[in-house]
Amino acid sequence: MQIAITRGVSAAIAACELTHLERQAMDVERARAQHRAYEEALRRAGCRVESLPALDDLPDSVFVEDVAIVLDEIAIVTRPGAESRRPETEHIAPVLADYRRVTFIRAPGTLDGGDVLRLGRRIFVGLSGRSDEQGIEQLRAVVWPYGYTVTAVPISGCLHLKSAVTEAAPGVVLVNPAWVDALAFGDARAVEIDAAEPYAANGLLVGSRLIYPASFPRTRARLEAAGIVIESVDVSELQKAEGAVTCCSVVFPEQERRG
Ligand code: CIR
Repeated sequence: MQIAITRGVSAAIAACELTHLERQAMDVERARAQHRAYEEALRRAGCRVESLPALDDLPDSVFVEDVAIVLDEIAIVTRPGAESRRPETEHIAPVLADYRRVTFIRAPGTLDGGDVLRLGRRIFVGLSGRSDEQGIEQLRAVVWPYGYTVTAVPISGCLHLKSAVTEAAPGVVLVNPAWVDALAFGDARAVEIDAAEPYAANGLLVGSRLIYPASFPRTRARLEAAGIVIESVDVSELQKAEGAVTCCSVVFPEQERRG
């Protein structure tokens, strides 16, 4: 069984951090309905969803991916690059402690989970406006004893590494080559997004399905042509906050609880 940790949409989401998008009016109720449908998609894909309560004083707290990295062996609470997001970490640490031993990225390093792409035992981390060399080095020190390699990957034009590349199927990455070097991911086969849909490289692989935004039909056709099974979700309100599908959950295999 896979666990998916999610958190409800903050009443303050309209005050979210924005880097590459202009601020637009947001409908919180619509965002919440979309988020509930996303949680349903996670359940259909085989997850047990641990849905945490909304934090109304933390606008970006629905984007739980950025504050936690969970491996089979250990969980890492990050130190987000955006100062406004740092208080989110104290709310996730006790939740993770139910599942894994927990460690922390410490100041002055910064790391956002949205920059962390794990492909088997290889971990790629975006050198972004949010994650720095210090944070990446701390992550490397935590995970190397478990046999993971950590490779820093330059990105440009986007918020996080996973805005530019995600795992679409075992051995397959979905890439926007304008934002990251499509050849940076070892022997993984790259499916390129349709250039008319620059935000289309973020899909969430759970089991044998790719949870994927309804707003990218051209790239979806490319994925389906590559044999990938799509579970479509409408996340248009969350996209206004520069959110996508990986960022709204932390998914990992269930193991026996620590005693
Ligand atoms: C932020 O700028 O931090 C949020 N408004 C969006 C975070 C999206 N996170 C992600 O894609 N991992």
